[in-house]
Amino acid sequence: MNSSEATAPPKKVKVDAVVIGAGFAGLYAAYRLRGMGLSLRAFERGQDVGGTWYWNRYPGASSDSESWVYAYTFSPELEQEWEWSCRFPGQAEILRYLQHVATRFDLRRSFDFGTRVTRAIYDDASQRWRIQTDQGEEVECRHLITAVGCLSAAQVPTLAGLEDFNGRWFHTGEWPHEGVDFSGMRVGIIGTGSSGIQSIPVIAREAAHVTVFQRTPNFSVPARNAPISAAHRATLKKKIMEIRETCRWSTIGQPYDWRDVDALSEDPTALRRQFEADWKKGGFEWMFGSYRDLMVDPKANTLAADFVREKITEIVKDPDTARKLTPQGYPIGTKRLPLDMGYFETFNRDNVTLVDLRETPIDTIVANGIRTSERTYPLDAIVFATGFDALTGPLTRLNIYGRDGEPLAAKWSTGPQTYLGICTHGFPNLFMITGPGSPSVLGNMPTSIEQHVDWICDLLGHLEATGASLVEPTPEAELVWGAHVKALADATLFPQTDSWYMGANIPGKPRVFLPYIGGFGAYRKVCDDIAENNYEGFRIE
Ligand code: N01
Repeated sequence: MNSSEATAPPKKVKVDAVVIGAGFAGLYAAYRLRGMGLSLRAFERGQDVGGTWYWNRYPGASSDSESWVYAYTFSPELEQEWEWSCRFPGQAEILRYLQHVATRFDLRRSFDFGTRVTRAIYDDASQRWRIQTDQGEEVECRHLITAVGCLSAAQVPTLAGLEDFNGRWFHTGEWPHEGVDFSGMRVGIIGTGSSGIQSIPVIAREAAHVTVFQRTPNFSVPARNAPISAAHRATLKKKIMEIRETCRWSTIGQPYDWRDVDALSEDPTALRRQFEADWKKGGFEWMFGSYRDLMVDPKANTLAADFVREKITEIVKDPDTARKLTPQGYPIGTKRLPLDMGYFETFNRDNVTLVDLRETPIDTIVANGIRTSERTYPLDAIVFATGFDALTGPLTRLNIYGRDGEPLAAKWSTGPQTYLGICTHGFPNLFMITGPGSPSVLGNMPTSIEQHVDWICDLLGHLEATGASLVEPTPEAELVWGAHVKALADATLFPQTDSWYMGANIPGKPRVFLPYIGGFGAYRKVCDDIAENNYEGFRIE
């Protein structure tokens, strides 16, 4: 706290709604809430719009959903006028898109940028939220809408000696805006999730030497990015409504779905042909537009995993490096499957070394590099591609206090409890866009976000129309939802693996499968039915 914050009394403002975050979710929430005629204040810790795409500026950062679905659908004009350059656009292009949306719909005027919400306290007597910011302001509102993203709380592991390192270090999710020039440098990269797998090939092309510190080998499938041809663009523009409608009802919010056939009942030659064809096509479809038993039957999953293992052996020339890179012991897809642009090929370069931390763990960071149990690797820079405190982290770090001063972090100490992943009992009129217990990260994020914002706005419209002021899930509805989310996950292979979906990447985090895995379309139907059934499971008064 600086001295002016300590002395000046907070400015007090009253509005209908407060939105936190100016990424895909916050921008659309602001657009819709303003459209409903509600007064609004919105806060964003970054200096401009963009959210994920504002912070994740690491080399190679790009979307893993096809550009034509990784976009808003609320404005047909916007859809027709915006032109994506390629299949999987990079961070800079997506950020430009969000900046364009903010300008086109004049959304920036609702936001205070460079402003962090430090606390949100519910006052039962007035039925209002009091929001405090690091700029010394206090805002009272009826509705608090969090649009803080699922993967925005960066996680740097606690490693002895980091403070003694003489070089520079970075986390992929908090990348310097001016960029980093790695030319001539010896760079160590810790982590081989999506961020590592996207950045390693790009940094390897620039740096003098890259040492990859891998704890768990990861599966990855090729993205096969390419420019969008004029003919393809014309088809997309014509068919965009159809494509979007398929996304809205599909399992992962994409314009494809599981095939109506099991891998285990497929003829082996046909299966191989199909895997090869999808591998050539690239993208998530390889897994999530494939055989419907892949994520529920271990034997079926092994067929897919073995196919990728073979590819790694084919691509990586040095047999020992290939062995180290080959994932074993967990089902493919149960850690979020990365898409890559030449990841495995990168290990054929002379300037790339792989260190298997299972064989030689990190001992300490030293002034000139990283020391493992075997030797010291001299480094000029370290990149932490070590992930995030996913889904719950961005919310519990907000310091939200519900009825009777209960901290959200305390309520969720054994795992998140929500109804639909949108609301939580004891925190009236708090709405979480893509919160835990909703499909969120298991779907195409813009599709998930638009569904949540639209559903929440419909609920707020219902409150206005009926003269109600308070909405809160019942404890019973929340319990039933939590059990449903767990039962769905338990019927899959996901809980078997240590992943951020399970909270396993954060020391001490409860082991709970965080998103809803029943499918995006099915989830949408549940939400619609609940709304139609007079918001069943909610107390509204
Ligand atoms: O993070 P991760 P991410 N010592 O948690 C390792 C989304 N995303 O930033 O597997 C050594 O997946 C850890 O090892 P292990 C996407 O949803 C999207 O890469 O825990 N290593 C793992 O290898 C993604 O899934 C896009 O054993 C340590 C890595 O760090 C999610 O964000 C692009 C360690 C972390 O992988 C997160 O991806 C990028 C330690 N102490 C990200 N701690 C697009 O859509 C962790 N690791 C394009």
